[in-house]
Amino acid sequence: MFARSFIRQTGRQATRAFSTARASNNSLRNVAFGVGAAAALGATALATKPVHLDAPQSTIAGTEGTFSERSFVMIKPDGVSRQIVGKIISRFEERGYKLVAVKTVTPSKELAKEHYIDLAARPFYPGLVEYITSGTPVVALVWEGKDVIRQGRRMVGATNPLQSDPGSIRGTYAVSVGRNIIHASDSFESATKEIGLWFNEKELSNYQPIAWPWIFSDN
Ligand code: IDP
Ligand code: MG
Repeated sequence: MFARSFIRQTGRQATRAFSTARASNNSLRNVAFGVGAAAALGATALATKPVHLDAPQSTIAGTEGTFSERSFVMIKPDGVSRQIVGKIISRFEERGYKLVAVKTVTPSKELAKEHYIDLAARPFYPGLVEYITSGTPVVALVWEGKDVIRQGRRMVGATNPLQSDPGSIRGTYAVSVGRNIIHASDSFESATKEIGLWFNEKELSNYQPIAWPWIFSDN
């Protein structure tokens, strides 16, 4: 029974639009405020479509707060060089998250700078860009599943390994804040930006892991 209701939900999710749906949310907002209502939806749609001002966001990072939510995770050059890629991937797989995309990338300066642009004013920014563009590749990953952004951050652990829980990835494998082996999106907005920066939509796969009805069902 739970499997059926889960599959019904995933069916709905599979039809979601991948390009940022903020535009459609905005058009719903316009409808709510009577701005171009008829033009935006048409009379029939207006009569049948409920308007949710706080509707969850849907972007290339899936739908926030649902099992279609996606996070961008990157194993940094030190993680690759230390040959712990498999161990890190296993943690996400074992937790139940779905691997949507994976590739090695040797990032350009431009890509690394853009990825960390919010930190451009910080004193460690030039060193951070050097580290990410050292010539050793990174492994770029997209994971999908319920609360994967928040859970991914918990699994990765605090930025400074001194504060990372010992069971977290950084708490297990890292000791230096400047070589903390892994990145994970810190919000739905970041995931949207980062997935779009590192991948194009054709690289993101759409399938259902066989165990998902068990992993994500509830009572
Ligand atoms: P996060 O990776 O946990 O999201 P951010 O504050 O976004 O942490 O910083 C991005 C990355 O910049 C960190 O993962 C780390 O590699 C590097 N970094 C952050 N703070 C420092 C620092 O104080 N010294 C050196 N590198 C740092
Ligand atoms: Mg960050």
